[in-house]
Amino acid sequence: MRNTVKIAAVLLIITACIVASILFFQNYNVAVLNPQGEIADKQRNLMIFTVLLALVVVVPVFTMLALFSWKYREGNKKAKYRPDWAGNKWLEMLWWGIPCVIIAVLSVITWQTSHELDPYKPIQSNEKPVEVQVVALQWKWLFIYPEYDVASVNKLVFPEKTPVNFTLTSDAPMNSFWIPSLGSQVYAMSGMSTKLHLIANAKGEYEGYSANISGDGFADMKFSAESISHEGFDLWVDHIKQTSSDITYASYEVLAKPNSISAPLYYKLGDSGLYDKIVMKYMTPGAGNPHPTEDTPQENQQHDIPDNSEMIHTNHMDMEGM
Ligand SMILES: [Cu+2]
Repeated sequence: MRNTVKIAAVLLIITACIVASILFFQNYNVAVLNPQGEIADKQRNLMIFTVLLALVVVVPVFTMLALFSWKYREGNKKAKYRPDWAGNKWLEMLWWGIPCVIIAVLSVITWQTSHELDPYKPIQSNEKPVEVQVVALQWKWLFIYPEYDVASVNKLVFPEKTPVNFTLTSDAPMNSFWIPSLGSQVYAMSGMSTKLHLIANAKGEYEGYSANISGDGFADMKFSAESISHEGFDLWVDHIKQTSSDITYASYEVLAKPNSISAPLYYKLGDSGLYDKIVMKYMTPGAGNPHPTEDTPQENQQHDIPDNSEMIHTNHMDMEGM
């Protein structure tokens, strides 16, 4: 009778833990579990699938751990003591077979999703994508809209249900650009361009972060990413054009000085080559390449920025852990 009470207590505690975690995830918006875009959706499903697959092993192992410790405890005189028991063909096949099947399934899934969710892969859509050039600064994010001739700091606005093609660089220590609600994070590094393709399925405002520690102001290096209607986006662009001052390379250099800002800033783009200049700043002849590679020293001298910086980037793929 006393044992029944003990077992009931253990089951009660386990149930309470499960209920508590369900309540936690319901009440607190964990952005990666509450995706707002096609990419984030697929990544959430992938995460849940791999966790469930791992549970196929984890649940039986920990259940057996508890059961065996209970059954073969010192006080249980009914359990058989079998010191000569060495193996069982069927059991061996079972506990080697299942992990093999799991690894096989995981490798197929990994191959497929690595290609399907490649941040460099453009998103299929009938809508024309919006191009955004992202510059990570100390400690703020500059967003340049080359097609619309506007720029903003710490505020990213784009139309809903429309692919957003990001090209990213940094004029600061390495940063990582991340909007958890929309998926994939990608590194921003000085002297090179990386790429990311995201889409929001509906209107909404999402938090964006730097996911890579980059110094004093890192904690405040957040931005707001907002997907709005197409009409709203056009109005937003017009409003900036009518009310903001130009950003040129000279005013950019003032903006780029290390500090944190409390409210977003908006600019008219006064220099259509601003992004390229920021990338090239680290590649001027004689200044040296911050990311030296074996086969690029000559190309660094040329002004063929997009192709060149992408090629340099490919050589860093392993390092960046993408
Ligand atoms: Cu790099």
